[in-house]
Amino acid sequence: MIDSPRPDSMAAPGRRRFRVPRAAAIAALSGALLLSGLPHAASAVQVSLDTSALAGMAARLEFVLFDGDFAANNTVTIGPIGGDGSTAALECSFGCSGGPPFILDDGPGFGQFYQDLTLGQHLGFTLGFSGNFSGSGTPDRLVLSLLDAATNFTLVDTDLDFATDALPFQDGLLFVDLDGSGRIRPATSSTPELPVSIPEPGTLTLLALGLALSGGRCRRRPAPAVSDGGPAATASRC
Ligand SMILES: [Ca+2]
Ligand SMILES: [Ca+2]
Repeated sequence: MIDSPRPDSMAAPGRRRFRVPRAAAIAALSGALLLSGLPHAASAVQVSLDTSALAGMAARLEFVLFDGDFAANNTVTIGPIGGDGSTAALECSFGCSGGPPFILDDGPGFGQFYQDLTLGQHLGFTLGFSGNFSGSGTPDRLVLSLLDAATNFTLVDTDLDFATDALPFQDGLLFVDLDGSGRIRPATSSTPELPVSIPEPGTLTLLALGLALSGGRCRRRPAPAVSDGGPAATASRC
């Protein structure tokens, strides 16, 4: 089994209402501005994928960052891939370093990372990226695909088909053009159905506010007596 990254749990409603500390309020406002402002120097979101339609399949989750503007000016950061499946081999060499998180670099022309796994019902990871564009060529592009681990052919037919673009691809699960907009574009339909969930910008703003509010509460709570050492437990210690 692989570790399942859990979104930071929101604090349960308290019995008392606390005033939001000024620092938390400033952080909330800053987060809201960062999430709504343009352009984003970097952004990071949680991406979730419902893989129940292909549960049990040996798959390859492939991330490729293509350089479109002929400048080494962008990176993509991929957090640990979690879910209820099981992982196998991974590849992080060409235009890729670290692990995890894995960092793709457009310097060599493209950067590639893939993780082989046996699919379960769901998987998820965090995705962060810069958004620089030199002004020449086309914006760099990140593409995520789900492939057959043995043949490297796609396992899913999606509506993300851009075969004639300057940076072509077909049947992506999602893609991001690093033009500063910070916009992640997931497939809206696929066969078989593999719904991709990404928080909307409005949701991200609310999440930033919620985290700031829960941060104010956490400081008034004792640390949990038991910790599994995972990301959620770390966040809950506040
Ligand atoms: Ca570039
Ligand atoms: Ca297609």
